Amino acid sequence: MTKYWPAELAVQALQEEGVEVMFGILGGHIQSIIDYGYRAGIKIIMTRHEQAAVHAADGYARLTRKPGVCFATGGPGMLNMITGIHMAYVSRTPMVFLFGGHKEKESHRGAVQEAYAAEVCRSITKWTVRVTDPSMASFFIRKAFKDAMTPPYGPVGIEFPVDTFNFEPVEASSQIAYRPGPWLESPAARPGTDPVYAQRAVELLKAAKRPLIMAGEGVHWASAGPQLRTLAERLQIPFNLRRLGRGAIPEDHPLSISGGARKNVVSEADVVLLLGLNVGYLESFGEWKTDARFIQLQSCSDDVLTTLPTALEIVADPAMVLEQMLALVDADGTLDADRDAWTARAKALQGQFVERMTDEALQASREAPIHPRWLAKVVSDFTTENTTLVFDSFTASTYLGEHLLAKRSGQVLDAGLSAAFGHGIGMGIGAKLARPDDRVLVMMGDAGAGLGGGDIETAVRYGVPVVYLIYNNSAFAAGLEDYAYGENFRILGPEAHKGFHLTDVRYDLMYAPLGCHVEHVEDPAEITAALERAFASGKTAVINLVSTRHSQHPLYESAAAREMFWHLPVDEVEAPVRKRHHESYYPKFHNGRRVGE
Ligand SMILES: Cc1ncc(C[n+]2csc(CCOP(=O)(O)OP(=O)(O)O)c2C)c(N)n1
Ligand SMILES: [Mg+2]
Repeated sequence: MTKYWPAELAVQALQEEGVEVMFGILGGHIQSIIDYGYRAGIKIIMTRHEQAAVHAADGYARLTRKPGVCFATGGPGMLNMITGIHMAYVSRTPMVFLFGGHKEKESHRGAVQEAYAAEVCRSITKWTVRVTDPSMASFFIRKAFKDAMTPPYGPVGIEFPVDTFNFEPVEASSQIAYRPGPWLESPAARPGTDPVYAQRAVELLKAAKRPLIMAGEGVHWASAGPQLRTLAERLQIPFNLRRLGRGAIPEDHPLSISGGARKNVVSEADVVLLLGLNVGYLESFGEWKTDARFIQLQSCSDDVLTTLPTALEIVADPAMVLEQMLALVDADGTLDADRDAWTARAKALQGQFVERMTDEALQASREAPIHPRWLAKVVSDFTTENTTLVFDSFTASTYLGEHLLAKRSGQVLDAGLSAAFGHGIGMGIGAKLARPDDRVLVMMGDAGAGLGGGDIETAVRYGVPVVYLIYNNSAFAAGLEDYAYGENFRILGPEAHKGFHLTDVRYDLMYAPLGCHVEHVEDPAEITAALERAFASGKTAVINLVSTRHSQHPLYESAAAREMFWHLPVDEVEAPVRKRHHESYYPKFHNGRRVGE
């Protein structure tokens, strides 16, 4: 009987699951899988930091709609992935992690790189297991791929201790609870709903006077944009798309509601179809000011909000139910309610929003250093259907997200509820590998360049022509001086500014020797030309865009920011900050005393 190294069998199992590319950094504990991966023709992308590997696989997964695969050596390799795994977990990205592990026989004896992935990853993966019996490897690999793609999608981890897993060659038949080759004869059935509920959903929407559809990532994962578009058009329902679902119907559609217009439209709606959206902090936990009743159509019961007045709950595949609903609409397409006034109203609110955004952008169009409002308009105008955007950077991406009218499903990749920065470098690489014909633009801050910038070399090494637009305000987050601390952060003491202000770096000069195409932009009129040249170069490109430190992130106006920044002794907080924040909004922070008292 032919014998194989366990890693060879593990790689065969990966190939059975359709793995074409894996991301990570080498290391003895996981080397066997990497080596057999190369030999099997799997594309291996070796990054400079394991975190970038995770972000790359995450971006790849979001756009291919298949699990992203990463590998890491034991201990530090696995631990370096944690921030990325967390982002995947909270973003519900299906991923499979292959970790090396210290020898089982050396546990608690001072083994090199000793750590326990299952314990470390408990709260950020669906499950992580240490495979202490090599005959179980193929079973766990298959299960990992299946579970990662079971709603709610998410990351799954497998740790392979180097001694128990890769100690001696074994027969293929030694893999227990595993059937080589495809175990499923045809694609799994998508879960639909009893037609009675689809019928009820249609009735509720048809009878509504002011309906709205609020849809998210579930539409992207289910490739349900076309069905959703038809339903919205047939029933004349305004729609708002979020996160990965943005652009599933092009947002310049006459029924589209985007950015700041949503709040007003929700407040006036009477029935809302909540579709494939994991509602949380980014949607104010669903605590919208509205009297609307909800139809919740979610791909898993985890996403159903018990805090919303709900006329109908359906847990099923969004595309499947939309198809059921469309069949019913086809059978009886007449609307019970007159929609013209409502669609006109929603369109007017959206029009006002777009006009305000455009006006504000134009007002900032000549400012140098460059203002994020203007940058947002320029990048939005530059964004064709074949552009994929990765949002990094605290400030610039928020302005862009607000301004943008997305044009295709999965056009925007962001950090979601992780709200980390520095992910864009890796995520851009994964996005470009998934969509080689797209222009992939990463909007990132200079802090992100510091955190993840080493992996621009990875993009260069593998010839991945991503354009990294570094919104360079030489700062960790714009506007904090004006918002809370006074010029040069003076109320925190003489040294504090070093903790907020970063060195004024010419990132173009820094990355040119790596072989990047580089641009340096100070003039707000030059941004588009620099973008065009960067993409035309066909190379990994870095644009150093000099931007203002004095813009205010929209988050600063939220209650969450007040809780985070308004704790300093009131007598020392200076006007106008004290007056604007402490006195106007939260007098409780200083016992009601006013400036000068
Ligand atoms: C991993 C991580 N560490 C810390 C933070 C807290 N934080 C929020 S924004 C920010 C600075 C981001 O700076 P940059 O990307 O340059 O954004 P900009 O200056 O354009 O606002 C930090 C440190 C975070 N969100 N994520
Ligand atoms: Mg910055």
